[in-house]
Amino acid sequence: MFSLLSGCFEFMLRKEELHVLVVGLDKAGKTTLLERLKTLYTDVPGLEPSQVVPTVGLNLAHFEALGTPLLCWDVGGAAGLRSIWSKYYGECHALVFCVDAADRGRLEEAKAALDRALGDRDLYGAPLLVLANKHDVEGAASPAELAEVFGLGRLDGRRPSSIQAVTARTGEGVKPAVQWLVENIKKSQRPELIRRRMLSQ
Ligand SMILES: Nc1nc2c(ncn2[C@@H]2O[C@H](COP(=O)(O)OP(=O)(O)O)[C@@H](O)[C@H]2O)c(=O)[nH]1
Ligand SMILES: [Mg+2]
Repeated sequence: MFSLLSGCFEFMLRKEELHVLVVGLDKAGKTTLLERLKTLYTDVPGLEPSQVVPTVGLNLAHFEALGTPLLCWDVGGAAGLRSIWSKYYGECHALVFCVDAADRGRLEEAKAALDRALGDRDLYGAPLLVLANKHDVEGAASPAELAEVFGLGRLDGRRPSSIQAVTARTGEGVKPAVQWLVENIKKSQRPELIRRRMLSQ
């Protein structure tokens, strides 16, 4: 009886882990970002940028920020792998869309991939954080420019969204981005929606 009660108590007190799906075109810097998150938030440093290789499977970063456990996945972004993204939409509390802001030649391709993702019903209400990565590169598109290209303003009201400049290689801008995610997931209806979906399965 005691173990049953203590088990229930432990379950009630357990902090809910937030799930963040990180997508974006290949070479946008998703894996570098995940490795940077490990270095910034855990005792086990992530790989250095020079050690990161193109992603075939799935990368995971497990860490705690602002007193909240987070699990970030990075799914490959090559054209042939993008159809896999949607398999994870139903389970994620928020979507991070990582963009190589220095590669202006692929912004339209990135917009098309983002539009496809946001049209998926399984992402209903999930906060969207667009990361304008590679901010260290001279001439990289600013968040305001990307917001214009992606038409981000039109999403207002349907889901919390933000676009922020980061440099995954050095970690610049990463902590404010994580703070935005934690705060906006908690304010959103997404945790309740996912909880209800899991209970009904
Ligand atoms: N200059 C610069 N290069 C970056 C940054 N983030 C990633 N890269 C580079 O971009 C390339 C692709 O990175 P990777 O993390 O493998 O991209 P992924 O395919 O989206 O996982 C690698 O050469 C990285 O070193 C950044 O913030 N600044
Ligand atoms: Mg990768």
